[in-house]
Amino acid sequence: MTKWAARSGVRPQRHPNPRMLAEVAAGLSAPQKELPPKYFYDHRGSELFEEITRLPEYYPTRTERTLLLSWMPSLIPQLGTRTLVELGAGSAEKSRIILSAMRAAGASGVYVPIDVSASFLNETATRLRREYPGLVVQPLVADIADSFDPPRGLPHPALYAFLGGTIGNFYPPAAIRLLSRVRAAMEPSDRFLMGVDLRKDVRRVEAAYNDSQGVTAAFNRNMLLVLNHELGANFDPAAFQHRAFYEPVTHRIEMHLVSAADQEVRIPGIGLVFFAAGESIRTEISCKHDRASVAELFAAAGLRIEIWRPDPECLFALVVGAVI
Ligand code: AVJ
Repeated sequence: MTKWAARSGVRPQRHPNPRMLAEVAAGLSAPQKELPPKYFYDHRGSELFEEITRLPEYYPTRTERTLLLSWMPSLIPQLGTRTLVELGAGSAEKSRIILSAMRAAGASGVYVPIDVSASFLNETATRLRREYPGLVVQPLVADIADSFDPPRGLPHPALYAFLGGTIGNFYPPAAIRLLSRVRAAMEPSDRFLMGVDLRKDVRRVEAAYNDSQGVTAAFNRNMLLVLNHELGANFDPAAFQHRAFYEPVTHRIEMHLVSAADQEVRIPGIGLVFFAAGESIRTEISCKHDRASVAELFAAAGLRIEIWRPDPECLFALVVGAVI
């Protein structure tokens, strides 16, 4: 076994995903090294994220959940929603709040969960079919960051949902491209429901990404294990430190992995990548918004804000968008 395979404990993948290889090669050759946050979410990463959502410092998930619980029972009948199309469905925990409101409103609806992970998606679909007899579940495997074609002939009005504040992971041009694709799929009676994390006291935001139990640090480092496993790289996660800070000019949290020393990492198909001590890889941005910044993204995508609903503390907001 070669030195790097011995260190990572796994054999290199014979067939690394060419797209992943290209994205990693491009990201690690930029002056500010960068990796796409979607590579956090292997099985372990998804577990760590679930753990993050239960941390006392991490307010977004529970705040959004409270908003959904109090609002969906009235919003869904008001919109007359017959189809729920969910972008990045994940474990569909939040979707249940909307699906239950659809069921209570008497519509035998359609649910189209969209996610990159086929196995996760099919598991979720099977469970939901059992929990909601009469609901038609049509899962769609797609990376929402590049394209998605919702199935034709869905009953309208449809509600396109993009929850969790995940829009914050996209640089504004990419966010606008994503919203434009949603807009292109929408009919005039359809609506878009999005969760956004709001601008607030810097200490509060920074604490959410620097939890005292170190779960976010483990989540951040997990991306290196994903690269080891998927690409046969030989990252030593212990040689990188978690760093998360608020960037006030761009209104975003940035998460980085900071190299603790000069080091070289081998990635088959890419070669040796050098890290100077103190040099970092940016692994995620999480943009924070206010009503004006959301209105701006929406307008650029051909959408308008119809309803803006923050929680009483103004930590997080749900927004309903309609086509212009
Ligand atoms: C799932 C993208 C909304 O940006 O807050 C949590 C991911 N990163 N802690 C976020 C995350 C670090 C999360 N999103």
